[in-house]
Amino acid sequence: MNATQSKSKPRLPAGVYGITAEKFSLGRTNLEVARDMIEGGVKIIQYREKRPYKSHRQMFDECRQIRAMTRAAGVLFIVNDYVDIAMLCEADGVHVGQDDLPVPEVRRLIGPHKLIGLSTHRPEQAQEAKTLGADYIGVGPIFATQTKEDVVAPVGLTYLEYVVRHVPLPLAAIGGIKAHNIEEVVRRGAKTVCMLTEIVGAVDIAGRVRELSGKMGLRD
Ligand code: 3NM
Repeated sequence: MNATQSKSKPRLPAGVYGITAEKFSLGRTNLEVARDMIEGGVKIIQYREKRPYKSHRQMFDECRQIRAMTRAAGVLFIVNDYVDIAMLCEADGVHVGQDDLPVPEVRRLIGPHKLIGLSTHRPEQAQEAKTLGADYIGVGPIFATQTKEDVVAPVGLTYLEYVVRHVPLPLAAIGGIKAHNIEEVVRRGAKTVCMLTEIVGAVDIAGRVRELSGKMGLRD
């Protein structure tokens, strides 16, 4: 039985955490991107799309298919924002931001056996995440990124170091992380690293995931 089939709550795996976004994917669909990420050895896929790029129905259909692919591969599957879609497609969890539904309300909907990830950008938010019942936190943006529309200024490696030392929750570092700076992030203590454009914007997605895993010291 692998993590995605287990009844108990999965743990956040160490390794490359890939995020989808079709508009940065060089004309490839989210399904093609997910397939290539899996081939490259990604540990977690987060489905992230925003209206009006996709309808709710399109997002649901894609998530159902990515859920089937990730389940077969033993890859964790997380849905960004849309709790209903996460529940209906039996994702492993939901990721929310500071302005999305509150973590305790998301928990009431998805129950105790699913993961909730919460984006955090400063120490008070990281500490609060524990109280709220988040299972892991996003820590970022570590470096400057244009990928997120309402992104806050980079919080840098100092915030990452703070969380590693002082917050007893698994974390995923995010924001502007690339092949050329991932080792710096890993050196500061990140075991799970989220990347969007560096992966979906690569010509050879599977090759890029292998390269990033190798730089994390986790290549199979
Ligand atoms: N969340 P890229 S930064 C989706 O800081 C997202 O919470 C962030 O994209 C946060 O890897 C970010 O292309 C964008 O920089 C990540």
